[in-house]
Amino acid sequence: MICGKCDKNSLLMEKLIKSIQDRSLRLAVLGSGYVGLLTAAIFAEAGFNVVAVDVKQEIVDIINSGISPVKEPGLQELVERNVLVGRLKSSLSSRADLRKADAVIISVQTPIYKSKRPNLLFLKKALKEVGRGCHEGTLVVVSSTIPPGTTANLVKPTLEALTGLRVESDFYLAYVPERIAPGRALQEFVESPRLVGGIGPNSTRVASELFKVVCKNVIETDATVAEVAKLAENTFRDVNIAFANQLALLCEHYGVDVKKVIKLANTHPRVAIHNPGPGVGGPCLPKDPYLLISGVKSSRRDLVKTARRINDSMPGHVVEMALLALKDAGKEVRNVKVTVLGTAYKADVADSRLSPADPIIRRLLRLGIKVTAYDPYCQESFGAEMARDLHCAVRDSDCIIVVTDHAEFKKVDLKLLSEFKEKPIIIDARRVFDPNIAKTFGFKYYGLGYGFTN
Ligand code: SAJ
Repeated sequence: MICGKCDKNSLLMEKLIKSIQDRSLRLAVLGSGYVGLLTAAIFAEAGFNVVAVDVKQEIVDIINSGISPVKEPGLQELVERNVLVGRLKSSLSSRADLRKADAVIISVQTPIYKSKRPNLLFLKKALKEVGRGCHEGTLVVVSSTIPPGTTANLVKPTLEALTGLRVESDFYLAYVPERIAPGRALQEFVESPRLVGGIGPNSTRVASELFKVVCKNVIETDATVAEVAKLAENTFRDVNIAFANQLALLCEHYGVDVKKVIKLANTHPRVAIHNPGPGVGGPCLPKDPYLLISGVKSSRRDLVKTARRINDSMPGHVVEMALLALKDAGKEVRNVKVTVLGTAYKADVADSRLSPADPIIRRLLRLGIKVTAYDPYCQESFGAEMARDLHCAVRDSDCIIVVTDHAEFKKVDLKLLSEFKEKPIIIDARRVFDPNIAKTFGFKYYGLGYGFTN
């Protein structure tokens, strides 16, 4: 016999699923940052009415005028089109908007404190808002990157206490991490397999129905597995890069080229070593490993912490390379001009969050060195003087440090640079130049992992 309550619960679920299928579901996305706005715009494009909620009035105003405050290829067009037809609007965190929503996606920042412990204050604030608007049949999805167990042990009890409702029977709760990389985010949002981890089977089912509308491949799991998997992905990448960086230092010692070594090692079908570099930046990799280890005792976190330490030490190593090279050339640091090519955290993006250029430039400035920076995408200078083009940046420079592997830098014609009265030293921390060509044109070339003895 089916009880009245079960009957009511399955009706609630069917109603929600039907509203997803016929696009009548009203969606609120909390947090209109990089991931939140992209999520809101993509769901609006799929035919849903979406409200992108943010606490900053200026962000709300700019979105409502059809402009994307976030720079990402293709996003401006999506925002403009959907605001124009009225499917996308932005609003200051307001209870009314959340009460009207049938589904809420939480996409607020989850930074770490200086102590490297997770800072969940933004998430907690968002939960208070959602808890006040949440009603029977609402689907709540957390998409922010969070420490393992947060959906089950923080989000669920908080929402249940605020609403007096029960997850799985009265409303639904799932963790659905994002997997997009700046620069190709729209494509990756749709094409990367999407993990959907519900608190229970009902939550997984409805969240899965919703994300199937915009993602080609949805993989169902539970909330905590999805949380750990998300953190494992970025931690794996961080550890792999740390290995590549360690290898680069070893190669410098042995006088062999790390690029050749990695290329050869990666011909083994089960080896895929990443690229060494001047450090690991961006909003995710420097932080997510700390979220992964935040709940465990020290003996279980050694590898992750060591990898972080290695990657954090790379900007210092690059500065040391430059100082040694300048000394070898008989230059006095107080009289030199150093040019930093690239302030973005990675190639071909306009994003400088936690870029290795920051510690490199600041350390050079502290040493009393005149620093000029140039980046074709990014205006951030980290205290250096910003040059308007590559030519101005490099003119009269004693030393160039390549910090970001932008396509523009890979195309630099070293022959043209060699025509300057005095050729600058090249510190190639991204290995964008061919060392042999650089030497042919008479440059003193020092590559990361290339070795001073080469
Ligand atoms: N880096 C290296 N060597 C490499 C690769 C990267 O030094 O071989 C550096 C980059 O220059 C950059 C940093 O690492 O400074 C991070 O770059 P990234 O390419 O790993 O990309 P993110 O932080 O933009 O995006 C990552 C991605 N995660 C994975 O590839 C596992 C993305 O898919 C996630 O969605 C994103 O984190 C996130 O939001 O979590």
